[in-house]
Amino acid sequence: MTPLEKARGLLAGAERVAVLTGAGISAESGIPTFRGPGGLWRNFRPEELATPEAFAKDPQLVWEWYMWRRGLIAEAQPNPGHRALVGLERRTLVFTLITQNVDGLHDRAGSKNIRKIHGDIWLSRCTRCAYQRVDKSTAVDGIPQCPECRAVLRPGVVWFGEQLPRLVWDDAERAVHDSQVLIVAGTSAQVYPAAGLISQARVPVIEINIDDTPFTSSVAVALRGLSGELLPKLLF
Ligand code: BJW
Ligand code: ZN
Repeated sequence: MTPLEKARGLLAGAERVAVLTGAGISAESGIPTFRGPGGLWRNFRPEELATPEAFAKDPQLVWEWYMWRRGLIAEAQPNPGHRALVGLERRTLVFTLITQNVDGLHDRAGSKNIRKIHGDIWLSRCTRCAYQRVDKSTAVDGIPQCPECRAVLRPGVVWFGEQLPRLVWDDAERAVHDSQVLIVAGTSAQVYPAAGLISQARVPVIEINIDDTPFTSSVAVALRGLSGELLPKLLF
């Protein structure tokens, strides 16, 4: 049996499926991943920009990075990997798509039951009060200000050292716990607590990645290749 056949067998008849995705699933749409080639912007590593400390020190610089990324995402289209997961959701009784991605490409592909555990790049929220808005701007025109309290607005994402949104995270854990199979696609599985969902799974895990991850040796099936090619092969 090939790994692909084994993975198909694990999914056959599964009524409750959870999926965890990372930046790799959007790579074929032209969105740079965080780690590895193409992750750099003006010589900064993402780890140097995606922190509350970086924002406190230079909010303009951090906003410029997010606006650059918004521009790339606005130009990008969902790829066959995103679309294959839409098909899986349609035929699965209980389906949860847990994504670390902030790009919104799963929504644009047509996925419905999405839990964005690292937030959403299209939200801007206040650093002081509860104000937030959908914000489609892709260029920095000074540091945006809260219309309610005049404090600085920030991107609606989760940075290193910050808590994940409580209810979204609880749902993600519950979905993994209640699933019969977990598919993990396009994540380096190095960032916690997201990667901890893989070790929490008491069910077979199907990993899809171009490279090995820290979990490769412990998953039920590891499929090596592009998620935009493997997910359609696995799911159609
Ligand atoms: C392809 C492909 C193709 C490419 N097809 N595959 C426990 C242990 C150790 C550390 C910690 C721990 N608990 C908490 C921490 C600290 C920290 C952490 O995890 N650090 C590690 C780096 C060591 N975690 C946190 O701070 C988290 N908060 C937290 O835990 O709060 C509680 C707490 C607070 C204070 C102290 C202690 C605890 C928050 C983490 C937030 C992460 N935020 C970011 C930025 C989001 C906003 C933005 O987008 O700007 O999230 S960082 C970045 O990494 C982003 C991603 O969602 C995340 C994961 O990256 P991902 O998606 O895996 O991408 P890559 O680039 O790493 O990998 C791409 C993969 O795709 C690769 O494997 C490729 O091979 C593959 N690939 N093309 C298939 N076509
Ligand atoms: Zn405010």
